[in-house]
Amino acid sequence: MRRIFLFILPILIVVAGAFTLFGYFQVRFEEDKLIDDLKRKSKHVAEAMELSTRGVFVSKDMRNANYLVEKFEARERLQGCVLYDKDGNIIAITKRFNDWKEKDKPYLNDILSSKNPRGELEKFKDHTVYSYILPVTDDEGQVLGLVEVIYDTSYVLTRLTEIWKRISATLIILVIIIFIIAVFLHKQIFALPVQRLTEWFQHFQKGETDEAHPVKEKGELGKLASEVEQVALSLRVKRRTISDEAQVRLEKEETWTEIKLRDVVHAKLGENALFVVSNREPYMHVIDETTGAARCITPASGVVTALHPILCACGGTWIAHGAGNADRKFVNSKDKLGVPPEDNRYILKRIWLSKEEEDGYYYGFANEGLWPLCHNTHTRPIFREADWEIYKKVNQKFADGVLAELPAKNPFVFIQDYHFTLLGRIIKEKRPDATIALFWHIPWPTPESFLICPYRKEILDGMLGCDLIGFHVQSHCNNFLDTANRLLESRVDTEKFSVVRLDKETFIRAFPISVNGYMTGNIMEKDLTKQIEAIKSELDLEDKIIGIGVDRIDYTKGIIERVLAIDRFFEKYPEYKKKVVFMQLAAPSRIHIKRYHDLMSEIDELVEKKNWKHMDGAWKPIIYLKKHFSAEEIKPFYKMADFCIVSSLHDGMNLVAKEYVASKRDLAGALILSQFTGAARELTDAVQFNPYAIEEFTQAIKLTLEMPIDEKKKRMENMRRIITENNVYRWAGNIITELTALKKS
Ligand code: ADQ
Repeated sequence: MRRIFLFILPILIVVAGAFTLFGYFQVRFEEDKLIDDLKRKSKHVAEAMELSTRGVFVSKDMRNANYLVEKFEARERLQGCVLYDKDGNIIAITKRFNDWKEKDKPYLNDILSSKNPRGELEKFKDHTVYSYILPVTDDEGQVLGLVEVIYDTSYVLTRLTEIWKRISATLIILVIIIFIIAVFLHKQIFALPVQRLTEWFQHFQKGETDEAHPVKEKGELGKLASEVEQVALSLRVKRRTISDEAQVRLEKEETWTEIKLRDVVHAKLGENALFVVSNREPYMHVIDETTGAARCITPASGVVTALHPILCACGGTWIAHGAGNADRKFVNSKDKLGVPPEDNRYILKRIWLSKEEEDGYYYGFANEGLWPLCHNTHTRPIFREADWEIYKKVNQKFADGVLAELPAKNPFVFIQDYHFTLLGRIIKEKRPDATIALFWHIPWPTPESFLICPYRKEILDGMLGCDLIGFHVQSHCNNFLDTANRLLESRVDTEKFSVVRLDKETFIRAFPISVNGYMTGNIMEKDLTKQIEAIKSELDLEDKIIGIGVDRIDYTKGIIERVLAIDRFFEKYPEYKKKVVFMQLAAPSRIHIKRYHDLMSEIDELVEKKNWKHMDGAWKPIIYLKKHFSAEEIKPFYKMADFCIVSSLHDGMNLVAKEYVASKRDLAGALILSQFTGAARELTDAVQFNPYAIEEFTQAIKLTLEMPIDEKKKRMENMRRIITENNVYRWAGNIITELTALKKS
C-alpha cells in the first residue's frame, strides 16, 4: 500500500495544484464580472435620477426629494439612495438606510469641487457595499447637489464561495477516482501476477503442480518469472535427489551420525518440513551490561543442547519464545532469523510474550506448578487459576505461530516439554494431516502424584492430541500409561503401548536423549590445552585433583547435598585437604521465582561457610563459579576434571553426565552419578549413589578417588561406547522412524 501511495502522491499533488490555480482565476474573473455589473447598474440608476433631482435641488422640494429616494429603493439589490445639497449635507435618505448618515465621508468635498462622479466599494458596519455618487449640475455647470446610490455586495461573496465549494467537491471526487484507478491498476498489473507467481513457486518446488508458471507477459516481470522458474525447478530436483540418495545411504550406514540423521529425515519425511517448538530458544540476543552492546548467547538448557545439533543436521524451523532483551532487533518482518549466526543452518522463529504472559505461563504454571509436580523432590507445586488461564492463552499463541508456518501437506511438528501440554490438541484440530510428537524432557510422576493437579484432565487430553509422546525412560512411560488409565476416559493398549481416546491413538515410547557423541566443536585440541593451563594457573590448580559440577541452579540438581557431601568428605578424610578441589559451575536460572532466589542465597552461604571451615592457606575445597558459560567455555573444565559429580535428586536424563563422558577422549576421568537420574539407567559404569544419603555420597567420592586407574579407564570406555552409539542423532532418528512406522501401521 505504501508503494501505491508513493506512486499516486505526485499525480495527486499536480492535479490538486492545477485545480487550485484554475479555481483562483475563475473566482477572480467572476468577482470582476459581478463588480462591473454593479458599477454599471449604479451608474444607470444615478443617471436616471439626475433629471428628477435637478428640479428637487432647484425648488428645494423636500417632499419630492423623499418620494424620489423611496421610489428607487424597490430596485433589485439596491439598498438605498441619498441626496446631498451642494454643501454635502444630506437632504433625503432611504429610511431603512438611515445609519448611513453616521458614516464619515471625506470624499464628498472632492466630488463637489471636481464635479466628477465616484464609484467605490465601501465598508459599512460589518459588510461591504458599493456606492456611486453623481454630481447634479445646472445649465451653467454649477453643482446643485449630489445623488448617491448604494448597492448590496454580499451576494458577490456568496457567489464566490459557491464557486469555491463546487471546485473543491470536483477535486475530491477526482482524487478518489484517481486513487481507485491506481489501486486497481497496481493490483492488476503488478500485485496479482506476483502473488500468482509466488503461489505457483511454492507448489512447484514441492512437486505439488506441474503447470507452467502463470506470468504470460514478456517484459521485466516475464524475465523475473523465468528466473523464478529455474530456481523452482532446481529446488524440486534437489529435494528429490537428496531424498533418494538418503534412502540409499541409510541402507548402508550403521552408526548414527549427523549425516545419517539428515538422511533419515529426508528419506522418511521427504518433502515434509520439520518444525520444532520449545519454550527456550537456541540463540538469545542480550544486551551486555558492561559494554551496552548486544551479544548472542546459547542458554543453559538440556533441551537446547539436545535439539540444536538435530536442527543443524536437518534444517527446518524452530519456534520458541524470544526471551532476550535484544531479540527484537535481530529478526526480519516475520520475526525470523537464520541460525547459527555465523553459519545459518535452520530458521528460528521468535514468539513474543508480554511480561504478564511470561510470568503466568513460564514462571507460574510451568515452573511453580508442573516442574515440582513431576520431580519427586518434595517441593510443593503451586497451581493458581490465573496462571492456568495464561498458560492456555500462551499455548494458543504458540499454536497460532506454528499454524502460520505449516506447509500445505503433511507437516511434522515436534513439540518439547511440559510448557506445551495443550499444543498438540490445538494444532491437530486445525491440521489433522500434521504428524505431531511431544517429547517430555522431565520425569512423569505416578498417578497418585499427578492427581493433585487441578487441571489434570485438560492436560492429559491436550497431550493425547499428539501422535507420539516420548519419555527418557520406560518407567516414565509406564507412569504415563497408568495416569491416563486412571484419570481419563481412555483405553490403554498395553501391547501396543498406546492410549486411545475419542478414536485417536497416541503411542507412548521411551527415547533416552543424549549428546552428539564426541562433543565436536570448533576448539582445536591445542587451544583446549592452552585454556586448561590458563585456568589452572589462575585458580592455583596445577597439582590438584579436580572435581567438577556443571548445573543450572535448580533444587532438583542436588547442589546443596553436593556441598554437604564435600564438607563431610573433608571432615572424614582430612588427608585429601590441599590435594582435591571441587569446582562448581552454576548458571542462575528462573531467578524470578522465590524458591530459586532463596536457593541461590542458600548455596552462596553454604559454600562460603564450608570453605571457611576447611580453608588452609590459599587452598579452599570449593571454587564456586556462578555464571552462564558458553558450551565452548565449559569444554576445558570438563576436560581437566578428574571426576564429575551429578547429584540430582530427580532428573529426566541429565545431559551434564553425558557431556562429561563424551569429552573424555583420553579416558582420564570418573563419573559420580545420582541413581535418580535417567542417565543412571544407561551409565551403569558410573559410581552411583543416593544423594539424600550424605554418608553414601561421601563414600562414592572416596571410592572414585581411590579407584585404580585401569578400572577408571575401563568404566569410562564402556560409558563412552554407550554414548557414542546412543547419541542424540539416534534419539531423533528413532523418534522419526517410529513415528513414520506408526503412521503407516
Ligand atoms: P536441564 O534441567 O536443563 O534439562 P541437563 O540435562 O543437565 O538439565 O542440561 C543442562 C545443560 O545446560 C547442559 O547442556 C549443560 O552443559 C548446560 N549448563 C549447565 N550449567 C551451565 C552453566 N553454568 N553455563 C552454561 N551452560 C550450563 C532438561 C531435563 C533433563 C534432561 C534435559 C534434556 O531436566 O533431565 O536431560 O532436559 O532432555
